[in-house]
Amino acid sequence: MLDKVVIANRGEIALRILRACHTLGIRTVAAHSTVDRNLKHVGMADESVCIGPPAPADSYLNIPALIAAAEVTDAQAIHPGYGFLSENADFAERVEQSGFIFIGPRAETIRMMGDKVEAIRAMKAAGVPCVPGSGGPLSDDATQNAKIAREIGYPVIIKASGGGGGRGMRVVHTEAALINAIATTQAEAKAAFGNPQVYMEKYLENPRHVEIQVLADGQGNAIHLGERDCSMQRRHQKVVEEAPAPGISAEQRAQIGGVCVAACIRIGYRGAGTFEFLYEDGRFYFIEMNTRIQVEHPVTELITGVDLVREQLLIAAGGKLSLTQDDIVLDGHAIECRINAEDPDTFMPCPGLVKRFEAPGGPGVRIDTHVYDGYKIPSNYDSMIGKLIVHGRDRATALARMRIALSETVVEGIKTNIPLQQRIMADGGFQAGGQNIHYLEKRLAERKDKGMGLG
Ligand code: MV4
Repeated sequence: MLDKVVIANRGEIALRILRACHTLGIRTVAAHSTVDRNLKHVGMADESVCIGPPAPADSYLNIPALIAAAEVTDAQAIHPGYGFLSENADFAERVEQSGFIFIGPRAETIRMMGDKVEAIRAMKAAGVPCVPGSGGPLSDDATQNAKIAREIGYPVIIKASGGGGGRGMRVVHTEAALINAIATTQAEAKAAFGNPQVYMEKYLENPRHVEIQVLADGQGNAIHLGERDCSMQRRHQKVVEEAPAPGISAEQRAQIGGVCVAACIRIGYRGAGTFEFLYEDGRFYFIEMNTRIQVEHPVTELITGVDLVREQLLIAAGGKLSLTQDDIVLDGHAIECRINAEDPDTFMPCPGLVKRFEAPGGPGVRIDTHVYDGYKIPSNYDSMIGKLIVHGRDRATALARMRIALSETVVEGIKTNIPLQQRIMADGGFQAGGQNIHYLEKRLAERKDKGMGLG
């Protein structure tokens, strides 16, 4: 077993990782920026190391400082959490070259999944259903590109190979607009990611975002833990997530889950991972793979009873997967509401002093947050300050528990999006379930125009 882990992250996920480590008897080192010395997990960690000033580039993205933190504390491994360096292949490589364990996949796997053209190529070869598309990078041959688009059928979408998560993409409706769209996306991709390579897919107009959670040990064993529906999003930021996805049958789940497991074994995947799919008209289309623990992992934990961060640590320690597919039995329904320090109407970030914080409770209620009375939310990082996650025997029970839990939650001193989450939970469309990725933004636009929708 690992004996000491550096937590290379902050906020709620740093606390989540610390708890999983302590549960396994692993000692913890909190690597934190100057402004983060009062974070909850820093006070709870066995040791802490200041890695630099508040700016992420100088601290949580500072590779030498993080490796030095592992060296000076004689730690064995580094957990990157999500965001920051969690999907940085160079970081994973330098951690391993320095003699430490990177808690995640091999660097080459991270690199492959970071290159979306390569990721899709690998997944297609492994039998994962993908969106009809160019099947590789676009050349500079305009005639050839027009031919590809005509074969796929408009509308198409041009995506940057180095992008992902909604960055660097452009929808094209006509052949007249194609050449320009490709050139513009290439130029933007070169500026943003240092890689001008783009590819083309059929643009799916009204899909849902459904993702499959996997665990693999890199020793030939892999399982899936069902799916999450993350369609409730605004500007590529997820707002509400749930598991299982409404309307997905056990047969569909076993089928697509089995495909993901086979792909993991084929590519020698190690650690926790997520296959992102668009889901439309009863079919799954792979778009990207995430090689990190995700923000929304708790909804999967609540319906499976599996501690995903614990499993990450056990896999990183070199253990064989202790769970088999038969151990994964889905129980009930879970919903997560992200709690952000932001204005619920304008979405402007709202950092500052939390004068009072009261957590909700009761059966099936979990809150993952680092916030406490008197905690000052710094302005240097993103606005998510916690997640409220509920579980119930069915979706209606989970929803009822969420509505009560939101009403019990008290955050004084700053604005939060709790009022928005309450409007979403009260919305008929959300209550019906199975809405597509455009639903929330449409409802928010109605509200703005007419004083209706989620009002
Ligand atoms: C798409 C798509 C429609 N068709 N690809 C956005 C984030 C990135 N992960 C992929 N994204 C999309 N890719 C095809 N072929 C629509 C989106 C998309 C989206 C996807 C998931 C969740 C929210 C979204 C919001 C807008 C667009």
